[in-house]
Amino acid sequence: MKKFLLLPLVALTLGLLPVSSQAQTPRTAPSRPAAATRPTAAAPRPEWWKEAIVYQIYPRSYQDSNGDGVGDLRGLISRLDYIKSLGVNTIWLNPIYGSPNDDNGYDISDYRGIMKDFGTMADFDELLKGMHARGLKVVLDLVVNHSSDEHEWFKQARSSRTSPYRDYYHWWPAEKGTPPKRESFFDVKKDAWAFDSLTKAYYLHYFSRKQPDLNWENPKLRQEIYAMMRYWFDKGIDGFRMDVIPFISKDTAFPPLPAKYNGDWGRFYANGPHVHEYLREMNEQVLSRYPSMSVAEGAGVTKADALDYVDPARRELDMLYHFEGMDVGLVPGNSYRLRAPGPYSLLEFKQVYTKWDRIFAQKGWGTVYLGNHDQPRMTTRWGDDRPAFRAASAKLLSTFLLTMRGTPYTYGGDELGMTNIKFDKITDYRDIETLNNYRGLQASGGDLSKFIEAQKTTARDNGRTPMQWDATPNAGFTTGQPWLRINPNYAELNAAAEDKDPASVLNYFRRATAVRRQHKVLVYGQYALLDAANSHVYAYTRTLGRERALVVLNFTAEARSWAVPTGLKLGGAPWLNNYADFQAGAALSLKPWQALVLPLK
Ligand code: TEU
Repeated sequence: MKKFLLLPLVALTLGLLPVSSQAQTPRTAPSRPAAATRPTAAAPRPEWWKEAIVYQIYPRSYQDSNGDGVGDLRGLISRLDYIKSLGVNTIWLNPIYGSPNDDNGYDISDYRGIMKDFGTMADFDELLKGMHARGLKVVLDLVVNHSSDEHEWFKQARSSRTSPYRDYYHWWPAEKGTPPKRESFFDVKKDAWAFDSLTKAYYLHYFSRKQPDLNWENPKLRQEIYAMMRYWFDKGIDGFRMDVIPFISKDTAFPPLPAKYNGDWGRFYANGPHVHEYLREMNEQVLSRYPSMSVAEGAGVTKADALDYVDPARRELDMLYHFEGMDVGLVPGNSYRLRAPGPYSLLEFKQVYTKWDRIFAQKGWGTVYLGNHDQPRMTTRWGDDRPAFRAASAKLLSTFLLTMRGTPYTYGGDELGMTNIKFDKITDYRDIETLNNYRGLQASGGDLSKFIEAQKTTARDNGRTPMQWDATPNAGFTTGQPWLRINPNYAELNAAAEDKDPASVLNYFRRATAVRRQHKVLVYGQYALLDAANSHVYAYTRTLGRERALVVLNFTAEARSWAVPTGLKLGGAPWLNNYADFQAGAALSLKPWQALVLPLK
């Protein structure tokens, strides 16, 4: 049972109580932020995917059903009621298609088949039926910037220069000399051209050598992709998350990389000459013919070009997620994900999310996420995973995700407050990005211990450790040898324990999704940042017609006082509070990592 001190609230609302009625004296006299203004703007057009709460599942790490140590679709089926209990309504599944798993499924060898590790198409059909029966929409991952080198198309293409599939990929014949430099995210030498001796030509691969880039300039290839998309839509899926879709169009003359992109070649790869023509064609020929949603993984997309992808008038895609938030606190321009020393700047964090909200304030639609399969665990990266603060900070981060405008993307395991496993040895890693970066550094005599130290905070495998279901061996994830080590904190950090604890991160997450579903102001309401210069507290309002809410997030491990701006009148009990009580007076007394969502008069 929540308890909070109504008296000061009532008094405050009436403007009777000049100071906190609590014994607590604020640590630092709160600077009175400028009076809040009431933003006005028309509400965006309602759409199911704008009201979605997306829960991303990395199937490989979710639930194993046959003891081979790898998550699978039947395991997922056994967890449908748990997923439903979260109060989410849309599920994004990372790739489940045929793949040799060079990049854990992002190297597809069979776009219309199910990966053997994950089960069969009958399993998928049963999973889809089970999701829909529970009112859960299903979004698959569309990985069409590249295929696997084990896809039949590439096998044919590399067999002969005259193969009808040759132009499904990008080739540079050796007689033209060395191709112009292109960097690869995952190649040990960062070289995005691989020499194929049989036809004496190089092929392009922005990612690993086993992920040759598809040639979207070839209309036949595009029609193959659209047919494949229709195949999945006709099976009844509800949308696609589109992997590095901004990269699909290339200038096939392959001009030298302009110097301004050195170090930031991901931005050069995005927004190629025909990308919008192809996305309009995809929308016209496929997306617009189904009640679907589409979300671009906005690699390389900046605020300046985001609306080119999601302005509804352009009839391309519905929404986009950016990477600027993920780069806060990283050493710029490095692909080793090195963290700058010390804590990240909350001021920078607030600026990034405020600026991106403004991009979609009038048209288009954004997303908000703090973690996914390419990122470390949000509680470690953005919260505080020390035992004293882990739960409070995990709840605060979920509060941020579920009270910002834009579709929230929550990541499987973050509803528990799972944390980074922080491997000490390179032999514990499985991710091609980490392994090949390590190999590259080793070959060039780089600082491997500094690299391993950095990976403890930022490596992708931190977000891929198996789901922690209970305290039984292997966290209930598998009866076999898990494909990736499980975080040993599963003994106390697991879904079973949290399900029984009303104050757990899990049950807070459930309350937070319910609050978002209940209050459309948290979906469509105008966002207005308060107290922008405060480097400890992130506060903002949401306004939709007469309904207003105040969100106050103490992003620090210290108690803080925060003055409610003049003009804002608290209007009753908190909709959300990650502590048992709540103290208000002339200022709010915030506990470490306290999150409050308060209705306003
Ligand atoms: O990610 C593309 C991407 O931009 C990130 O991989 C990022 O560049 C990378 O983590 C380097 O920091 C998508 C998928 O989400 C990712 O899992 C795949 O590995 C990648 O594309 C290739 O398909």
